[in-house]
Amino acid sequence: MKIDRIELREVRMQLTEPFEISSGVAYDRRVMVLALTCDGVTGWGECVAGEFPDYSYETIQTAWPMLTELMLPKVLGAEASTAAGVSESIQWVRGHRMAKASIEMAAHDLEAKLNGVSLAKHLGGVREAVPVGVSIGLQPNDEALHEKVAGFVEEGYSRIKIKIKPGRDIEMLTGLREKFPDVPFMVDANSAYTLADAPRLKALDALDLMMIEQPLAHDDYLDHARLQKTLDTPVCLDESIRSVRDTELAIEIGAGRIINIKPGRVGGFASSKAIHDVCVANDMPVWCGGMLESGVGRAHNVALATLPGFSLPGDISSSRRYWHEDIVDPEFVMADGEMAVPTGLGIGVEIKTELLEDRTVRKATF
Ligand code: OSB
Ligand code: MG
Repeated sequence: MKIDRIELREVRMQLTEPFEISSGVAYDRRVMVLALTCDGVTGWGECVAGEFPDYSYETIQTAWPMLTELMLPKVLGAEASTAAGVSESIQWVRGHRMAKASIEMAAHDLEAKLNGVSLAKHLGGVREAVPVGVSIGLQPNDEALHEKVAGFVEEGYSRIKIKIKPGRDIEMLTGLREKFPDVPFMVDANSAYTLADAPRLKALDALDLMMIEQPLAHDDYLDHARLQKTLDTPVCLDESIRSVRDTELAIEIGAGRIINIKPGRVGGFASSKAIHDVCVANDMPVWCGGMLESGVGRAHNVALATLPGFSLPGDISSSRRYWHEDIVDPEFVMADGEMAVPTGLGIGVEIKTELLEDRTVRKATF
C-alpha cells in the first residue's frame, strides 16, 4: 500500500443555515478533503477542524501547514501494508489529532477498498443501519426552536439534541418539554457552565433528558465528576475526550456516564475503537458525534457507528440538513430514524469530482 499520490484540498461549502453553539457560530464550512491514492485506488479523508479555535485549538489554518509541511511528505511513498502502518509515520506528532485523523481515516478507506470490503466491515461493524439524531443550534427565540423541533420530529429523527447556554436553558427547555412531552431530548452546552451553575443544571433533572453533553470546561474531568455526583441525568463527555487515556481517567473518577466519540477529534479510527472498547468493557454507552462534516466525513461516521457499543443515536443527519448539495453520490438520507450503511467498497459513496473541483479554494498535490 505505497501511497503514490496525495491531494489535499480546502473546499468551501455553504451551510443551509448558520449553526450556533455556546462557543461560536458557523455560517459556512471550510472543509479539508484528503485523497490518498495507491495504484489507482483512492482513499478519502476529511479533516474536521473548524474555521475558528472555539471548539478545539485546531483550525483549518493549523491543520493545513501541519499536513502539507510535516505529515503528508512523510506519508508519500511510505512503505506500509496497512492503514496502521501508514499512520505510524505521523505518530510522533503530538496533538493535532484532527489533522492526523484525516490521514488515518483516508488510509482505512483505502485499505478497505484494496481488501474488497466496506469500511464498516473493515472496522468490525455489526449493523446494516445506524440510529441517528439531529443537533439543533441555538435559535433566536423559543418559537423558532419549537418550529425546528417540530420539523425534525416530523422527519423522524431518533432523538433531538438542543444546544444550551446560560440564559437559554431551564425556561427554554421547560417550555420545550411541555410542548413535546414524549420526544427523546438531550442537550449540549459546549462548556458554557462552571461548577457554580450546578443548581441550574440540577433543575434539568426534572425534564427527562437523555444526557447533558459537555456542560463544563473543555479540558476538565474533576468538576464533571463533582457535577455528575449531584445529577440524576447522565453527563456525556465530548470535548474532554481526546484519547483512550482521557476515557480511562473519566471512567475511573466518574466524570460522566456516556461518551461522544468523534473520530476526527480523537485522531482517527484506531483511537475511536480503543475508546469504544474501554467503554464497552465498562458498560458505558457511546455514540458517534458530528462536526458538520461533508459526505466524506459522514461516511466515516456512519461506518464507525456500526460497532457494537454504539447503542445510542449519533449526530449523523441527512446531507440535506447541512448542504444544498453534498459532495458525495448518493447523498446520505435518514429514514425512520436510521441511516442505512453503504455496502459498496470502502466509504461506499462516490465523490462528485466536478463539484469538488468547483468548490476548491486551495490545493496541495504530492
Ligand atoms: O459539540 O457536538 C458538538 C458541531 C460543530 C462543533 C461541535 C458540535 C457540533 C454539533 C453538530 O453538535 C453535530 C452535527 O450534526 O454534525
Ligand atoms: Mg458536543
